[in-house]
Amino acid sequence: MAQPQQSEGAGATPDGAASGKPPLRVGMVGYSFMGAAHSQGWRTAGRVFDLPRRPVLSVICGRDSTAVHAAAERHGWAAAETDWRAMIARDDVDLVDICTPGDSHAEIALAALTAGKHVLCEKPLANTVEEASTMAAAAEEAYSRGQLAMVGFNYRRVPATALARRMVTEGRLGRLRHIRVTYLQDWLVDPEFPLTWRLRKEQAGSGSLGDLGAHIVDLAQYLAGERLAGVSALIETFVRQRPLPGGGPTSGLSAVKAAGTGQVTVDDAALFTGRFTSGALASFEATRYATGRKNALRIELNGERGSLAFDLERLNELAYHDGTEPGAHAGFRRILVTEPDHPYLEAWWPPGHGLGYEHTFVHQARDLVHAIAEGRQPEPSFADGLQVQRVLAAVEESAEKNSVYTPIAV
Ligand code: SOE
Repeated sequence: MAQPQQSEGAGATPDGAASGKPPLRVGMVGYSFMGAAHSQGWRTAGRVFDLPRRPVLSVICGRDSTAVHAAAERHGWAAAETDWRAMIARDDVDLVDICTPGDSHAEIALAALTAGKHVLCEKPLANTVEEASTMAAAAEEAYSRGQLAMVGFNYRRVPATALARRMVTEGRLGRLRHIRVTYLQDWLVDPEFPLTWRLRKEQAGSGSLGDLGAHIVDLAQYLAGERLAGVSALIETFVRQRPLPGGGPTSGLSAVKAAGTGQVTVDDAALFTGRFTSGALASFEATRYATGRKNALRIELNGERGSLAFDLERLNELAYHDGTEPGAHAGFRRILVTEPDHPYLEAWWPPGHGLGYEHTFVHQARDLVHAIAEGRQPEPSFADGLQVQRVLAAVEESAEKNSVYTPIAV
C-alpha cells in the first residue's frame, strides 16, 4: 500500500497518517486521573473535529520511570520523561499540559511560559492567590509574545452547560435573581480512606473547596456572565485523622497500624452564599461526604423570565422553564442536548446518542487548539483562574470569621 504523502511540516500522527495540518506537540506532566482524561482529549480532538493544527501526544512526564513509560504506552504518548524541566526544554513540545497536584502548578507553568510554550493548567490554577497572581501576570506577559494559557475548568465544555450559557446570553432568563449550585461526592465518607495528597494542604492547597468548589464557582460565574462580589461561608473537616497510605505488600489493618495515621489539613466540606455584582444571590455547596452522591454537580439559575437546571450525572440534558409561557402550558421541560446545532455536537453522533464526562476534555482540547491557531486568548484564562482563587480565599477568610460577609478582592 502506498504510503500517504507527507506534506511539509505536517508530520505523521501516531498512527502514521499525515493530516496536512501543522502539528501542535503536547508535553504533559502527570499521568493519573487527569493525565488519562487529558490524554483522551488530545488523542481524540483531531479525529473528531476539523482542527487548524493537529494535536500530537509528544511526551508525557512523571517521576516514576516505570509508571510513566507504562502510561506513555497506555495513553499513546510518543515519548516519556521523568524530569519536567527537561520536557519543557524539548523542541518537540509546543504546549505544556499540567496535570499534577496544585503545589507544582505555579513552578511548572512559569517555567513553561518562560521557555516560550503555550500552557494548559488543571484547576484550580494554584494553591494560593499569590501563586495564581504570579501565574496570571506571567501569562499576560507571555500573551504579548504570542503564547496562550488556559485553565482546565472543563465543565464549561459540556454541551448542556455551553447551551445554558448561550440561552442566558440570549436573554431567555432575563435578569438573574438566584444561582444555586452543589458539587456532591462521597469518596471520603469512609474514615479508613487513607491520607492521600488531596487531604494535605501543602499539596492540594485546600480540600473540597479547591477541588470541587473551584469548579462550581467558575461554572456559576461563567453561566451568569458576571462575577461574585462577596461571600459568607462555613467550612468543616469531619474526619481529622486518617490512616497514612499503607506501604509494602501487606495491606489492611496491619499495614495501617504499621504506617500509623496522619492529620487531615484541608476542609472536607464548604457551604457558602454569595452576592453577584448584579445583586443576584447564590448558594454553593462542595462536599466529599454526600453519601451516595458520586459526582453530582447540579446548578440552577432563576431569572425573571425563566430558569435553567443542569445535573452532571445527567449531562446530556438541560431543564428549561420558560417563564413567559402561558400558565396552562408552563413548566420545566427537558432539552436533550444532542442536536447538531447544539454546542460541539456537530462533530459527534446522531441525535439521542449522548456524550460523557470524557468529551469535555476533547472539547477543551478543541477550543484551545483553535485559540492557539487564531492567536486568541482562550477562556478561562489564568486571570479567570486567579479570580476563582480569590473567591476561594474569601470563603476561607469568611469561614475563619464565623461566616462574616467577605468581599472578593479585585
Ligand atoms: C475529585 O474527585 C475530582 O476528580 C476533581 O478533582 C475533578 O476536577 C472533577 O472533574 C472530578 O472529581
